[in-house]
Amino acid sequence: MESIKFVLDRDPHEREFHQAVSEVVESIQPVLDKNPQYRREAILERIVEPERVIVFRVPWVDDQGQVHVNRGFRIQMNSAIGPYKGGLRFHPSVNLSILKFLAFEQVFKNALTSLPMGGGKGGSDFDPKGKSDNEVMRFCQSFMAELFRHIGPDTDVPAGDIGVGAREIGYLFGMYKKLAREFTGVLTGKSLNWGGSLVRPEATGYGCTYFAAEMLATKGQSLEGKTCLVSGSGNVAQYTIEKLIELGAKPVSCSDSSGYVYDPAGFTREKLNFLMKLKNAMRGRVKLYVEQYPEATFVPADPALGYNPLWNHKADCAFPSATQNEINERDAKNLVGNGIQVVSEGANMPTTPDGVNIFLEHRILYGPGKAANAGGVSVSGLEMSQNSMRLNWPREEVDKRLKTIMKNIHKMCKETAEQYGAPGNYVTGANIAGFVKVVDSMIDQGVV
Ligand code: NDP
Ligand code: 2IT
Repeated sequence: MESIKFVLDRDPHEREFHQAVSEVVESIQPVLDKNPQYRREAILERIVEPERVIVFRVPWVDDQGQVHVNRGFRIQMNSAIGPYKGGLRFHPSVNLSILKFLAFEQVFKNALTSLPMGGGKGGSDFDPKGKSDNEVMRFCQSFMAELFRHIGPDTDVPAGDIGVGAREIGYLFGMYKKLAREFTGVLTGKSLNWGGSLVRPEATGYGCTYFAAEMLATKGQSLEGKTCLVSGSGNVAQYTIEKLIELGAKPVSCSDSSGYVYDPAGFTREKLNFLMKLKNAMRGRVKLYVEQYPEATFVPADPALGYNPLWNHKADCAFPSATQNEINERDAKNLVGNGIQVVSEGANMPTTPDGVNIFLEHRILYGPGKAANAGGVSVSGLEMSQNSMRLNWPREEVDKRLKTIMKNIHKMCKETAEQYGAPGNYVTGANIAGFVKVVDSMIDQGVV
């Protein structure tokens, strides 16, 4: 196999970045062997090196007058097929390795969407939890005071990710507009009144559910009646649960970093409304769900266990929608042991490499994040189109386009996997299809 030693040597501490790179490099061996030009062009060496990394100080003042300093980042990874595009993550765990892995994944994901978007990612180690709206506003303003000079509607278009939702996008946009003296589509995930797209909030969760439905359809099955495990309780998890209910499936769990809720009767529309209010308006913890619905149980998170009991319930489908590496080898074995048929990844890289191998060995329908969760950035791309045209498409139009995009991504991954002798392996399919499109575009544009 192609060595990634040069990546390890150059940035020895970037564990998550190495993980993401290794997976792609493993998949694309047959492509490199077939195309000697790629090695001559040092395509691998070029694609793992971000075009630009911006790191900056973000000072802000809390409600008591105390000054704090966070670190801000933007990784402009690859612009071969369009302006850099990808979310911003605000979470205390954020560091260069995590953002480089996310930016790297984003490059291939965006290529799969068929829309003209390059890849980027950014964020900060700022923790929005427990902060007042005013503190979050001051932080966002300070963050944008530096970021604004590096982005633009044809340069780099950030959006949300963990810890960045409609509130943060609003504050960031306000500051960008003030500094740039321009009202443009420089961010996606905007509110509807000022340039947002219908279905953008729902897009990642809906898209991930559509992708699962496409995978099941290859076996003549549907989501109807399927018991589904969902992790997370943020944007992606909420709209995954919503679409699952709509399609007649039975979502039975959700989680946050404090633990998980298991509701064997399944979430209903009413229960989901409560969860949305709890997480979005009250910014509370999932634990409170069981006070409202005592038939459900709450299991506190216990990292010392070495596995997550959420993944040890009997279910047909799993939708990991919280964060990276939330399913390890043992969790994957538990899922398989309990008869899982489908894993559709709402989160980015939620399964460790050993976990992925378990899914592939058991030939379950496994949709990797860069394919399954591409619905979010796809509707971001549609938001950019609508902004450029200065008009808004109706809900049905956007949802129809999202469905078509997810269907096409599924088809492309499936056919590419077959073409390279790995039928049913969506990891191979997604990595190769995304890679070829990006590197051929890079070669067309010369050594830059
Ligand atoms: P949100 O901030 O809305 O929700 C994140 C959820 O995941 C929360 O329930 C949070 O719990 C939980 N979580 C976050 N970090 C951890 C952690 N270290 N351990 C345990 N739980 C954690 O984010 P999103 O729903 O937008 O994002 C979820 C995942 O989906 C991420 O991997 C993101 O990269 C991916 N994604 C998001 C897209 C989007 O459009 N938003 C598009 C494609 C992928 P808590 O509140 O306790 O932190
Ligand atoms: O990981 C992702 O694809 C996102 N967080 C969404 C990115 C975007 O630009 O909408």
